[in-house]
Amino acid sequence: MFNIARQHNFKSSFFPAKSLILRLASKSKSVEPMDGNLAAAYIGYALSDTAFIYPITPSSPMGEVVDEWSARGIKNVFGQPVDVTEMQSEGGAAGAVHGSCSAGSLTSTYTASQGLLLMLPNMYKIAGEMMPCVFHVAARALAGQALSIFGDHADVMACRTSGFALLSSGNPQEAMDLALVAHLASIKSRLPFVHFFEGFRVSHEINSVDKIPYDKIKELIDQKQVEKIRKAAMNPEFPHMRGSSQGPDVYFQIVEAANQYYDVLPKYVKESMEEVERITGRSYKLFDYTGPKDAKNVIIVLGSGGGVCEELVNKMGEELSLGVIKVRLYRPFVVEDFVNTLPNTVERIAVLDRTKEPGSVGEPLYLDVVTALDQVNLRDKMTIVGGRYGLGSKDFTPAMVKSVYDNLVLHKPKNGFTIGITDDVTNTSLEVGEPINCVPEGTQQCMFWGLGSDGTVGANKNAIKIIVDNTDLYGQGYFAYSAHKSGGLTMSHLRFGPNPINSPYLITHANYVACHCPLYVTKYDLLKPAKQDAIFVLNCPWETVEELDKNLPGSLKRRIVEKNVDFYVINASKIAEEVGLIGRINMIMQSVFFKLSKVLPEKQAFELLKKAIKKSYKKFGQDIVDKNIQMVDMGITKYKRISYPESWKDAELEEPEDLSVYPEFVRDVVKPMSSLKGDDIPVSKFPVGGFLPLGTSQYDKRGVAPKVPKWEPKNCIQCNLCSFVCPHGTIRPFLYDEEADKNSSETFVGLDAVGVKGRKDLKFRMQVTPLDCQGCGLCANICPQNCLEMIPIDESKKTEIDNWEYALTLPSYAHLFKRENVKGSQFYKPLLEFSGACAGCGETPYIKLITQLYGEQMMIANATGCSSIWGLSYPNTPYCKNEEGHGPTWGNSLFEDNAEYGLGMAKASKHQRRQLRLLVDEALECETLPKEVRDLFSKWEENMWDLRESKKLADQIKVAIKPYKEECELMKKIWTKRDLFAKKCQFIIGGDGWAFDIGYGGLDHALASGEDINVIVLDTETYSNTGGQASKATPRSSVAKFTYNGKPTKKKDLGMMAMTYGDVYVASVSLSNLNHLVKTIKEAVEYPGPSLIITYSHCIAHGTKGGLTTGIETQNLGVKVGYWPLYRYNPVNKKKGKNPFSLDSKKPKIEGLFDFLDKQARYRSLKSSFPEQAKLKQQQLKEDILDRYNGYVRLANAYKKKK
Ligand SMILES: Cc1ncc(C[n+]2csc(CCOP(=O)(O)OP(=O)(O)O)c2C)c(N)n1
Ligand code: SF4
Ligand code: SF4
Ligand code: SF4
Repeated sequence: MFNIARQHNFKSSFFPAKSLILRLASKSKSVEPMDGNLAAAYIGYALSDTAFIYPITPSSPMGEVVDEWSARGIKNVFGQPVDVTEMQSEGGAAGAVHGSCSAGSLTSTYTASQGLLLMLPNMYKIAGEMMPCVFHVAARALAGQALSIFGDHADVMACRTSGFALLSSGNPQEAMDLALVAHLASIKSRLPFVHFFEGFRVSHEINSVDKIPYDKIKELIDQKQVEKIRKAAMNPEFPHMRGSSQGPDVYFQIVEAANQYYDVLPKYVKESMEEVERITGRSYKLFDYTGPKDAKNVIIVLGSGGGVCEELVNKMGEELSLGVIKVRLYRPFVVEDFVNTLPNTVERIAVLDRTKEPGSVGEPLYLDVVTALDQVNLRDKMTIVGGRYGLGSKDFTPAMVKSVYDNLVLHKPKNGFTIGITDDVTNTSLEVGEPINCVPEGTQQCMFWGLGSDGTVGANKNAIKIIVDNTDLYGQGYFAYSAHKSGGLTMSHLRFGPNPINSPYLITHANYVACHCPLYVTKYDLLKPAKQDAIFVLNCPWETVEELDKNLPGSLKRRIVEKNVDFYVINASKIAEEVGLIGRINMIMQSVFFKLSKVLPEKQAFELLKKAIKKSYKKFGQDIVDKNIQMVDMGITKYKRISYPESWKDAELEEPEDLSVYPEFVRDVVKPMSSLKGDDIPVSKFPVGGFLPLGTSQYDKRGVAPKVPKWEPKNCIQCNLCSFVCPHGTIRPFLYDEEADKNSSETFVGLDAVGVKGRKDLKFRMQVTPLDCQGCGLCANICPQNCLEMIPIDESKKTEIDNWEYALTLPSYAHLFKRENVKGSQFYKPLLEFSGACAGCGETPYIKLITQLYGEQMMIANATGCSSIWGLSYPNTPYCKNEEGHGPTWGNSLFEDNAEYGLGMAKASKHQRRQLRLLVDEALECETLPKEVRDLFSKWEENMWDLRESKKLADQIKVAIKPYKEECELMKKIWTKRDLFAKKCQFIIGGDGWAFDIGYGGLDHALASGEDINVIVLDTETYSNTGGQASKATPRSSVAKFTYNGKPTKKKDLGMMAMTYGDVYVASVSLSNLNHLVKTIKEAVEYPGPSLIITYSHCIAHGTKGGLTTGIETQNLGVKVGYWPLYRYNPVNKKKGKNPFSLDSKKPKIEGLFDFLDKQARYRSLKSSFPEQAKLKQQQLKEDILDRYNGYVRLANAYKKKK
């Protein structure tokens, strides 16, 4: 049997003999396409009794599959399903792991990054008490100047002192094999292991993995040892005590007593590696060397970077006298094995770290290597340098490895270097040369440019499965996404070939490039990664050379000729529309891919594709299956080969955009990033600390909505509901006078404005911005007069881009309206516009409204979650400023600590304003200050805690004191603090995962603080940002990730819990009653203590029929059937002797509940997967709803009775 393993057998000597690999390359039957997460979870499941999980990108899929397998009753190697529990945080998960280990169970968990950090305290306990368990970690950057969900080793390095053994994998196959080594060695050594592999690069890379059967794994288990572990557990039948507190006399000795166990641990790891080799044929060592036996230069590296170095070494190792050592067991670091792995001939060493330790002498692996060589007196015999690479998943390529080598052989090589960036500030970076193609010969490399949610990624995953499952070929798939929640760029990198593929980096020499979105032709350099003679397929409406000539930019035409591209076009969007599946172009593009790439024989490819369609779409009905098959057939016949003219090689280049018109940050950072040139931006262009200005998303004109609303004024009643519910701030009412009317274009028409205080001459126009609109249709759906028709964007663009620009120049008449009502609020510019949230998102309308009411005075502490991602994904933020230059100031600390973060802000701002008051007190004593100023100061002192009044006075005071600002020291001080006159309105925003689970302790504390804070919980009833895992806000019977068989327990009543404090303003609101919503926000903000508003936020995770377009209807129905109650608890009323609680929604029409549930996949799907459970749990959900309602009724009545 050949498997990828064979490669490893040859690793200890340089092995260029490709022919031998080819001979051996007949794939084992058990090879399956899977990613690193699945590979590790498969082993974790096999060897655990219990698992405690919590979602975090990129490790969540491991928790999700073990939960699913457990729900399905799949057995581990001990013959039982694993007992899987989702905890409220990683801190909780680690505590539970500790408890489970203490009680003698083999336990595992899955995490990354911040999650691992929350586990740290317990990791010290678990290791200190010497308990076996395995943490599988999809290693990821830690949040510092920014959150990064991408891979590096910062998290793992942060726990290298915990006492856990650290074992590293560099690709999905290794993730399976070394996961097994970790579990086996943990059992043998009775010590805990972190088994880690880079997030995304390994965790999400799909590759051909040779699956180790459970029966083979079973053979390796030392049952006696497992029994010993169980017997060492806490048990009242043979009790013992643990977890003491110790004094200076004994603590030290007992710490050192563990040494002997760590001394023998490597022996167990080696034994386990040998056992794994025995059953798989794949060999691993503590340190694996590849390269010439007599290499003079060696690179030392952990994780997937090892694969990249290995590729270059395989290609040029002899020539460069270069080898690479891949470190497998990082803790304990075994000096002897390390030194024995190094060729005797080595003269120079470069150590590469995928982490940064600011201020240190060097990064961790570098320090270990230097110390190790020092300990064996080799340090002075060679040159050793260290450098950083690949932080936050920065691509690491063979060309970079070559640069590391080039530096190493210099007379004075750079130490502490960086690679992959241009550091023009501290000059650490090495220059990188042209890309080097190192992939195994015969490998086809294919790149797809897709549009988020267009099905391209899914189709490509399918393609890998079809190819790997049905041929002798190996496959690899890696997917990169933009930060937009939908409608952003997706890039799929697929490789197929007769030999195992490692190549853990993006494609630079593609044989096949497909662009699924015509908008990209002007936006990205689509053919940069294409090889000479590559195939290029473009989905576009242009089918003739003339049309293409007119629409393709000159730079693309030149690339086509320069690279002698075999160019094809297909109007896939039109075909999809004809077939009746608008926008679903993936099958068409996939059939063209199979036809042209010839990865598989044509007949076989289409048979398999159709088989896959039948399997995937059966559940949607025969009609959908037939339509997809029809699209495949049309795909293969409707594409056109383009014989482009040679003259394209001199095509006129488009005028480069005049960037000088933009603010500096937009010019230097936003614009290059939006055209995928972020990697080229040098260090000096970035503001430090990850800070950035507001309003950057306005420059990200995406134009991705297929249809946008067109306003028909005739019947419009100027209610502004459309604008109110728009999640993206892309439809807004404008008022203008006669003069402006005259100056406008013919198409800029309006109505006589109604209800404007004191002005009868104004006109009203509802204006859309087509390039920012997401096409969700919420506006059209809510319009009571059917004034909004969704029309193709191209039609709208002709006039509305200019009309929007014109509308933005109009003066604001917002002050003529009451701000805190539904209609009036909409004349205020939303200080949250053009977010990257999903089209139709149910979270953004609430925050957008709040910015319209209070934006210029808002301070926001935002928990990690969707609201932090659509709130600020570098460099795009939808938060923006008003004409005065004021707007929400926004920060995200962490997921778990947001309430504390916001409380800290509130306290600090209060304290600083009190300092200002002391100065004002002093100034009031000063007789020389004009009376006018002193009067303003006195008024301010009376109203300083009133949001609106303090702002009004602040504006007046600033004008009044300006002439005296240099008058004396005191006035100078007051002038510098003038920004504090206006009260700041502290908001604390986050999702239900934050508020109900991980941040609940802090939230509870902040609510109990009595401080003037406003907490907004965007309740999507799942952890939306990480893909929809259950939280304690998930209602009973709802299917979510981590609760695959329907949530067994009731939704927590967070509002009721907060009400028990008595002095917290609490409310539950929805988009079904907008007057109630505005009134509630006003009350909460005016309430001088803590407030908590829980908002019904519809979300894609609910799988609602008709999509998010139906968001408002769904909310209406949810309130009607009692699923979502509306209420307010206002402590002010209590003080007035009134009932603080008012139940604002009507008696539930509970008979409609099941219909309501059936409209959402999260409830409906349980009926097909677990029908019995669905019946029982949905009935219980009904009772939960009635119980909750009756409780509220009692509360509403009890007060009356008491009185
Ligand atoms: C300590 C820690 N654990 C896990 C995560 C990963 N994480 C980020 S956002 C998120 C889910 C947020 O869910 P929720 O609070 O409901 O907000 P939503 O995304 O639904 O708006 C999770 C689990 C994290 N950032 N930090
Ligand atoms: S379609 Fe959606 S995004 Fe576009 S204007 Fe209407 S509500 Fe806003
Ligand atoms: S919802 Fe309809 S009626 Fe109301 S303002 Fe918008 S377009 Fe006019
Ligand atoms: S809350 Fe839901 S709908 Fe909104 S951005 Fe997040 S996943 Fe998308």
